[in-house]
Amino acid sequence: MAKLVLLTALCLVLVQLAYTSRMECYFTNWSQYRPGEGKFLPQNVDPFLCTSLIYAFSIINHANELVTYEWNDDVLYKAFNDLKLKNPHLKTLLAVGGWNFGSTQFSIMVSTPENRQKFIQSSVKFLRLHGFDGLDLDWEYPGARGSPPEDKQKFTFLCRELAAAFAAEAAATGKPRLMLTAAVPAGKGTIDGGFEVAEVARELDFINVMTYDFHGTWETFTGHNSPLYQGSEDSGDLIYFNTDYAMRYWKDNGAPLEKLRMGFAAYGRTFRLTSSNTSVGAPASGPASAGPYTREAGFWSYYEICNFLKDTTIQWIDDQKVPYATKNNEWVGFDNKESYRIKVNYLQEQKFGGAFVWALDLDDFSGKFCGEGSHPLLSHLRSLLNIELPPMPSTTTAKPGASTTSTTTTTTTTTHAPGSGYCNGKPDGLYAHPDERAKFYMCAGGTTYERICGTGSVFDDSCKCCAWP
Ligand SMILES: *[C@@H]1O[C@H](CO)[C@@H](O)[C@H](O)[C@H]1NC(C)=O
Ligand SMILES: CC(=O)N[C@H]1CO[C@H](CO)[C@@H](O)[C@@H]1O
Repeated sequence: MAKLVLLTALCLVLVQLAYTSRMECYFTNWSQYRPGEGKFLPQNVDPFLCTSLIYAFSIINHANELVTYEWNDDVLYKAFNDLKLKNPHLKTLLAVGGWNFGSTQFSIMVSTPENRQKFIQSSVKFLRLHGFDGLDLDWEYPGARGSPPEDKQKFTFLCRELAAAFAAEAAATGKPRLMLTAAVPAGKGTIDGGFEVAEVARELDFINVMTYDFHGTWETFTGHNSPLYQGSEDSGDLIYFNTDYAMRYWKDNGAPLEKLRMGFAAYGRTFRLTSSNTSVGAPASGPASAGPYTREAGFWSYYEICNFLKDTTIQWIDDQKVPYATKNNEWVGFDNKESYRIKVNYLQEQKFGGAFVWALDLDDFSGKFCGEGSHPLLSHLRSLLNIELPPMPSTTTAKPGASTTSTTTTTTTTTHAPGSGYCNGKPDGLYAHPDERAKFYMCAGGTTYERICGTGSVFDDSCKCCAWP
């Protein structure tokens, strides 16, 4: 009998491992400029929260080379990539482009084989110099209004040539191949205008579908930033503006399921109401007041939304499976733990390859705003995705660059402590053991897991990791 119980337990563990999926999180180069508690640096990143981190953004210069944007990016790159010394299983990618960077320099870069090669060779050098594991293309967007229509095909060329160059470099150096991914739009028109879906999907390791920004202050009616499903009132082109449609559209056009990652927003988009009607689709004009930390019209981080929610109630959009809230003519559509849960269910049912989050710095990373512990949304997402904690290194003193060569053997063990009850009512996350420094608790969905650090190391609450005392 005892044996049977043990066997069953083992099978459960194996089933869980089989479902393990990826969770990528974006870091933004401008969150360093937020005031006070909103300021976010690579040092604030929990190296055990996401399976990969993506640094946004680098840019392309007029010589078609991949280069830094911020004056201190190279310092931040180092701190960012040094997170891999704490968690050697962590992967890092560098994103190039972004909304502000626009499309023009991308168009110039892809326009000739020479320009593309210049970019590709500079990328390999640059990524290796700074210790990234890959490149994330964030061209918003090939075929954008006013740009050459052939950009659509040229983007395919770029992906093909980058993938070939990464493979060749790996073969020549014996290093693990650099990864190639892309953040792509969720709007049907933008996909049609800029992407040969099946062709680019063949070259990319992963495709991050930006299933958010479906509605925002640029419209004259309230609408949700990131609905899962079509709204019952949606008609015309609006029927395309939801996560479900976008994910299926990428799939139906030939992107393999396992390469498609669904976007999760840790922010909301706001509106200012112009009548007493506060529902979805109510008349609106312009944004709510800017958030005190993000200071951007029409956009609130999750931790700013927590403040807004303090004296109002959360409403639920039943057909779209996402929440909104309203107060004094201000309206915000956002995501919370409940909508994340339903979206992860959807993602797993549809067998998509994983999730990614925009962005680390928008969740209540410090836990000081929402009263739900640190990183309430992201740690919830992590546990919903059944991501196992990687074994912790027994040393954190490895030299820079040693992170990929896995010099660290691990003696970390996990024991499930059923009924110990430590995690009852606690937010998901890692907690110091009250009595033993070499142990810590992992709480996931209220279940308590006791873990032991590698020999000689002890749990450090400031990085939520095992480190030398
Ligand atoms: C509010 O606006 C929605 C969307 O246009 C509409 O369906 C609803 O009837 C309106 N409610 C009221 C009370 O006017
Ligand atoms: C603060 C700031 O402006 N950050 C920059 C980060 O990188 C992008 C490149 O896409 C710039 O456009 C941003 O302005």
